[in-house]
Amino acid sequence: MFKDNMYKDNYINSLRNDIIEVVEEYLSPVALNYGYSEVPLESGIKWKPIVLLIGNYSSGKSTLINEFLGCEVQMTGQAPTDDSFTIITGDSHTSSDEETRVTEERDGKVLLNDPEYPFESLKKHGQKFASHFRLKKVNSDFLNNIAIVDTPGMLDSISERDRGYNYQEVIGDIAQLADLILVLFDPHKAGTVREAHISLRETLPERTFEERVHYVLNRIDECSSLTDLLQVFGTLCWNLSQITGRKDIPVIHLSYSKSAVKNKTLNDEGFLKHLDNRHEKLKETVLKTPHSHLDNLVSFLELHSTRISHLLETLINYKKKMKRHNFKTFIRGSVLSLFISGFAGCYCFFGGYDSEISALVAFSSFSFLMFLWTIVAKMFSSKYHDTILSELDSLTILNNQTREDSWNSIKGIAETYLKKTKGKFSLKKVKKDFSSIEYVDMNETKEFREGISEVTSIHPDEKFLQMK
Ligand SMILES: Nc1nc2c(ncn2[C@@H]2O[C@H](COP(=O)(O)OP(=O)(O)OP(=O)(O)O)[C@@H](O)[C@H]2O)c(=O)[nH]1
Ligand SMILES: [Mg+2]
Repeated sequence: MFKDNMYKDNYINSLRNDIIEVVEEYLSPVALNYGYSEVPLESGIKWKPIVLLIGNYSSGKSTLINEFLGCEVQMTGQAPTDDSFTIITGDSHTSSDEETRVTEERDGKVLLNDPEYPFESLKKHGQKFASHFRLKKVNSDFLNNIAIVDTPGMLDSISERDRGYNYQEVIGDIAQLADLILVLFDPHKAGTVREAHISLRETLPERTFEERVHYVLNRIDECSSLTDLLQVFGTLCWNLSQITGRKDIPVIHLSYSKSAVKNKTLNDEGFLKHLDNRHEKLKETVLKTPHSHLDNLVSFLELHSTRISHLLETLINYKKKMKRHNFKTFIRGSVLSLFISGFAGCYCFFGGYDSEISALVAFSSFSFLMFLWTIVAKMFSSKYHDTILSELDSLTILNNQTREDSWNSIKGIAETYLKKTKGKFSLKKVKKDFSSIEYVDMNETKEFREGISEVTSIHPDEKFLQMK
């Protein structure tokens, strides 16, 4: 059995390393070259699975984390308490037999520059963000295979300028790295907070997958009765359907933190007794994150290879359009020059000059006109380049929602690349890159998916899925 688990462990790890290797070898160089990403893509997936907690201020994010860990790692309080992004991870050097505590802290500047961590891409958010970013190591078994990110509570009254960095962008960047996202609400502000609206309507749909986002209505012990809770729940559902535009309501876990209410008398113990507190379920979900991590890695590979091929396809279409346009301009110029120089030659010939001189006049006027035409053609070409930039949608086919989503995420990148290069790049190279990325998209991802299903179907043993 032990041998079996060893084998399975190795298999999982080698599959994981293979995926990272493909990203490193095929995707990253292309992504960096065309401005698809500013940092190597694999830097975001090399680390352990990440669980992101977001939600209204005082919805109980930090309390929930403390409860998971059985230790006061994060500060809690009724007012907006914590305006930092805190990565909380395990400490392999300190025994979990000792009392659970924070064993090491690192500040943002160190964290953002340490290649051991996947946060290099967050450097662009500036100094102010760096001072609101930190890491805590805790000697807890709970954190052996995962890291949890606690975030500043979402507010109504604050603007990006007040925060000093782009809050939604930071949430989006971390969401992109996360394997699980818990969105917490509380009965006092059930889906009504402005920043939460923006995150759920714009940030998360662009940066993560629907199935990774889990909704939690926390602090339900504060509802005065079951009727009160039903009203709060109804309000939250209505708000969520307005925000997400979905007709089906996602699963909303009802929960409350026993440690937070233990010193207070519950308003109506009766109604809580009939409800299943989902704290334990949430804990299980968080602990199972490494299980979905491999799947998420393949989704990462699929998503980025599809989007990068879409980007390259757009650049190829640009080149083709430009080529067609330049060819037409050349033909027009040649015909016109031929006509004028022919006319000039004939004029000379019938005007009494001998045939040699007339031919020379025709030839030199043709050459001169063609020379003039190349200058005019350059102007036409740069005008056409601007026209294409103003109608970028004409470079792609958007026949389904996936293509539209992909286009929305790469349109800006295509525009920047075309502006930067002024359209002067090698079509041959783009085609070569396109075929190698398409190969990953068509073949490698399929093989990895098969590899994962093989592992899970043959050995449905939980232990082996744990990441090293
Ligand atoms: N009654 C009750 N109080 C809770 C519960 N969870 C948290 N609290 C209390 O609510 C307050 C806010 O909790 P925090 O954990 O600080 O909330 P937070 O979401 O981290 O808040 P910010 O960091 O400010 O965004 C604290 O006083 C907690 O004791 C709960 O389930 N029930
Ligand atoms: Mg907090």
